[in-house]
Amino acid sequence: SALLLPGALAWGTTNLVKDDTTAFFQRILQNDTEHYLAGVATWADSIRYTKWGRFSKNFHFIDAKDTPPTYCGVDFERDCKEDGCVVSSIQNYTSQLLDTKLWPSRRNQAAKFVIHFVGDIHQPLHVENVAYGGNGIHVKWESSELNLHHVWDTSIAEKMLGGIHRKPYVAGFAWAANLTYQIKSGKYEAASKFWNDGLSFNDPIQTAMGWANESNAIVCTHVLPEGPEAIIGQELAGDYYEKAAPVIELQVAKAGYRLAAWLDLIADKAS
Ligand code: DCM
Ligand code: DCM
Ligand code: ZN
Repeated sequence: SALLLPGALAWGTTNLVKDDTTAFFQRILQNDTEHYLAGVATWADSIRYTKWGRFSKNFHFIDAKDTPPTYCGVDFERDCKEDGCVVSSIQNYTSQLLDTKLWPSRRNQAAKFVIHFVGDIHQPLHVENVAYGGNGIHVKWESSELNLHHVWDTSIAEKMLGGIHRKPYVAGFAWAANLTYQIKSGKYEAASKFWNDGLSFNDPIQTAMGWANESNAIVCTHVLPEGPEAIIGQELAGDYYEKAAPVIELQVAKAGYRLAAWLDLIADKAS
């Protein structure tokens, strides 16, 4: 389900933010429950195909015009579309959240976009131009036909968590609890100290480009290690899955950790 990754990320973030940050976003989002982030994590996807929301359809990704697997790289000037991309959108909606002159409903919307886009930018195929972010590449998954983007958005994470038997909301919550433990005192404790190196709240474009380049590098190493032609029609639920799963787990952990830091900075600055 498309709820799994954004949901897990939002629950992880809920576990990691400061108490003042929780209070700030509960007020902006008009929700004083513990679901204040998880409840809005997929809102941006739910409006992108509506007439009202179509202005935001390109905000979910940046089409890096690189040539995996030999060259990966994102260039803001080259790759961000004129009407915006995930990098410029993180900047734009962060600044809207800090603008107290805006209507509460606009800041509410800005919060929902920031929460969603920090997740999207950590999905390697949201930072790749080839075949519309892999949507045009047909592959096999447990013998069914799927596209490569869907495999990275949904199928790999579902398989990691034991198939589609568990409700995505419940599975995402449990996964986030585990990732939070791994970050605070488990296998990610040491590494996570460096995950916000290079974060600069005064330069959201540079910060988001750092996240984008890290994500895009995975296209060369794990998404298309033999290039786009070689993967067409391949079964990905076997060896390919075994290599991809830890990479996705790490991206979700990083995204939750970074979103928590970003929301803390927004709440600090706004109060
Ligand atoms: N909203 C808010 N603060 C307000 C008014 C509204 O946070 N004072 C939120 C509630 C909705 C969103 O903004 O989730 C859109 O509100 P509206 O329907 O008023 O545009
Ligand atoms: N997408 C992407 N890069 C593109 C086009 C789309 O990352 N160049 C993403 C946005 C959605 C998914 O792929 O998450 C499906 O997009 P669509 O329904 O617009 O084909
Ligand atoms: Zn999205």
